[in-house]
Amino acid sequence: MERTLIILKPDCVQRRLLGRVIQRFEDKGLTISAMKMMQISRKLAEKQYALHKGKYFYEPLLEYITSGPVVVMIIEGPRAIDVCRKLMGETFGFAAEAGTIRGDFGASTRFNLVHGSDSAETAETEIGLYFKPGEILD
Ligand code: IDP
Ligand code: MG
Repeated sequence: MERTLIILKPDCVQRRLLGRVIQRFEDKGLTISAMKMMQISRKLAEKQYALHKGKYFYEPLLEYITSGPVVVMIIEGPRAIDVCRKLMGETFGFAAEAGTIRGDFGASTRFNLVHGSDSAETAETEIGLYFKPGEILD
C-alpha cells in the first residue's frame, strides 16, 4: 500500500468540480485517509514548490495556488502515487489525454486543477506539510 498527497487546486474549487474529481479517485478504488479544505499560505506554497524556485512560472504558480481555497487529501492504494498521476494526466491540460482529469476539464498550463506527489519521498514530505499524524485515519 502506498500513499500520496493530492491537492484539488483553487480552479477546481472555483469551478465547482470537487465532486466530479474526487469521484474519479473513488471510482478507481483508492482510499481517502485524510481530507481538509484550507487556503495555502505563501510560506507553505514556497515549501510545496521549493523545487521550482527560480523558474519562470514559479511566481505565478505561487499566486495561483494561494489564490483561494483548496482541498487537500491523502489518498492510499496499491501504487497510489503512479495511479493518481495517471488519473490526473500530463501537466498541461492541452497535452493531457482525454479520460484524465486534466485532459477532460481544462486546456491550460498553470490552471490544471490538481496536484499529486511525484515520488514516495515527495509524498511523505508533502503529507508532513499538510497533515499532523492525528488528522490521518486508518
Ligand atoms: P506537475 O503538477 O504535473 O507535477 P510540475 O512540473 O511539478 O507539474 O509543475 C508544478 C505546477 O506548476 C504545475 O502543475 C502547473 O500548475 C505549473 N506549471 C508547470 N509548468 C508550467 C509552465 O510552463 N507554465 C505555467 N505553469 C506551469
Ligand atoms: Mg510536480
